[in-house]
Amino acid sequence: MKRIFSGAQPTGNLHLGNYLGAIRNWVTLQQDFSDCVFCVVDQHAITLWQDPKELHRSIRELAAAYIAAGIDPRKSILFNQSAVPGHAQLAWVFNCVARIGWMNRMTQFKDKAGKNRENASVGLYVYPTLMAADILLYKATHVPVGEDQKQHLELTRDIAIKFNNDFGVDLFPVPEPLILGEATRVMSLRDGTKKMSKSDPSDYSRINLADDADAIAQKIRKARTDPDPLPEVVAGLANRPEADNLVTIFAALKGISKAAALADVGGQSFAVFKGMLTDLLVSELAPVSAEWRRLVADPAYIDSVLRDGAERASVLARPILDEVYDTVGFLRP
Ligand code: AQP
Repeated sequence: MKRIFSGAQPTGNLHLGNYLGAIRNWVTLQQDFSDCVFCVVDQHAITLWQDPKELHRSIRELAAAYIAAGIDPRKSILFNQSAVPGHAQLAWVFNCVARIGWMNRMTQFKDKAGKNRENASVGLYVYPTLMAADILLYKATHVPVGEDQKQHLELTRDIAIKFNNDFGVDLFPVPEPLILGEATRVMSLRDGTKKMSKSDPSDYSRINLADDADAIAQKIRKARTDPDPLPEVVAGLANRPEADNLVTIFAALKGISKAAALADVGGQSFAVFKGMLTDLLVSELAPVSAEWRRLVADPAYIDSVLRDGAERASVLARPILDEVYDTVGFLRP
């Protein structure tokens, strides 16, 4: 049986990278996989400080963004992580399966903890075991993510294999990453060597899903570029990270390869190309952001979706967690 699991953190500023690298792919996969579980990973969010009021709002806003982008909550399961206790319960078991050496290799911890590592939360350090629990609590077989999550997914696979070996069982599948499309790593509009990210202090570094047409046009106009026209072939993008990023976004929006995009726009100046890119972005994102605004104004509906999703997720999770507890030797009186 095939099952998809994926999630995003309700940490505000959902951006074009999250959309092209993850959520838009989920919507496509929803057509091919009958069994999809999409989660608002609020427990991951608090590995870094979150203002409680903002977190509360962001959980609903992210759920609304999933639906606005095309996730159908009647077909797929959509819920927030903290509403299903099995995530934290399985994560504890995995904390005892994963090795400290494995965690020490995680580059996201090093990036997010920065220089002041001693002061980072323990939660940030064990983030990958919670992510493994998110996926394996549902015995998910396929996990669509952006490039940045590849290492965490490899760790999930290691945990599944080690658990099965340690206990001599075949309980967990070894999940496959699905890193799809051209935009697996969308970069900052201000610096083509840095990932587009929610936490970048500059709002001009990213296109937010909530941006209107004027904001999109202004951000693309101000996006950093170089003085040369666009190359005719992909090799010409080498050492031109900003040009590469804008062509990648253009190709992803059109659903074509970078080579095909350059066959179309190669030789153009950035002034012309940026106009074409803005039009594409606005036509793709305007309906999503209009629907998102409508849904955000209806918190009762969002809460009903999340409640229903949490119930359906719990029905899937409970027997799997029981199986894990029995395998480990816990008494379930
Ligand atoms: N720049 C990106 N390009 C492509 N995919 C991306 N993803 C994130 N950034 C990019 C993918 O989006 C999904 C959800 O990500 P997340 O919410 O779990 O958090 P993140 O990866 O930590 O996102 P940010 O924006 O980078 O947040 P901060 O600034 O807090 O670190 C994942 O599938 C991810 O791969």
